[in-house]
Amino acid sequence: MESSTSVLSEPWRNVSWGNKEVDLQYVQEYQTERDDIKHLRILLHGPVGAGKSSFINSVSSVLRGRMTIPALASNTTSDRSFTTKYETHKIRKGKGNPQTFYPFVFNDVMGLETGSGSGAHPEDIKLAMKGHVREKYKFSPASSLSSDDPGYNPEPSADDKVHVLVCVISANSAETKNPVLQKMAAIREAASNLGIPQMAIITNIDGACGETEKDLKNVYKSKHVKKKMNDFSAAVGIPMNCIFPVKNYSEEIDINDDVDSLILSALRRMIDFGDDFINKI
Ligand SMILES: Nc1nc2c(ncn2[C@@H]2O[C@H](COP(=O)(O)OP(=O)(O)OP(=O)(O)O)[C@@H](O)[C@H]2O)c(=O)[nH]1
Ligand SMILES: [Mg+2]
Repeated sequence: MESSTSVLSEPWRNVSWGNKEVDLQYVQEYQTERDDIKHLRILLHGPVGAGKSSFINSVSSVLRGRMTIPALASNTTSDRSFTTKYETHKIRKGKGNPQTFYPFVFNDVMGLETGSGSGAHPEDIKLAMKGHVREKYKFSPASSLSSDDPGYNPEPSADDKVHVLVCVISANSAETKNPVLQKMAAIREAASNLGIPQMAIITNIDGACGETEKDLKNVYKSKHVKKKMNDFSAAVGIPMNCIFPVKNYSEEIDINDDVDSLILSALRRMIDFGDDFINKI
């Protein structure tokens, strides 16, 4: 018998809690097999304040086993995007000199907003997917990158192109507004046309409902989280099995195994998708 209406009696997806070493090792040992592609490029996009930069920070913290802050995240959730430049975030591997990095990198872009003259331009995100946006290009909500701009890279290498597109939305915000969902759907569609694999992460599950707040391990028992995922899947067109709920590191000072397990299961899937893609192109 179901004792509460907000939880399922059995989780609908299995997570091997307390067994993060397997995923960690998988990620640590991953290497690309192509000589012309040194790293998989994972592009994160989504509404302002959804936790894109925090996810990159969280991956870095999980892999380094301590808190790190490579991609600055904002300390408040405002309606203006904190990230404005196109930047590649690498994660250091080990402590040696010369420095070595993991064979996957992250780019996050300015958040999507409702108005047409604010937030990231969907056109810029499409250009980024094709590798045309140069490092440190400053996004302008007013206009998209044109081919005569110094920020435009006319001849992107296989490395500059995006290999996995990840939508990021928050489980605890009010409904994501329709215009933003439409932008996300259009971006996903463009990725499909380029053959780029897509997935999504749902952040902030710690604050999404009482059950996940109490214990992250309830994530796949929470009806609320499942509904968020279903609704998002329907609105943007990403299948449920490509959507991963996570909690980003935000206020804590120590790493936590349950947080790590969810981050690693999402990361592992990003690597698999990206790897499949680069072996096809
Ligand atoms: N509790 C909790 N807080 C989070 C989580 N993810 C992000 N936050 C917080 O939400 C705020 C916004 O996160 P950011 O990572 O800056 O969001 P963003 O998507 O990069 O935002 P823009 O660059 O402004 O578009 C920060 O204060 C984070 O600490 C999460 O999973 N749980
Ligand atoms: Mg950001």
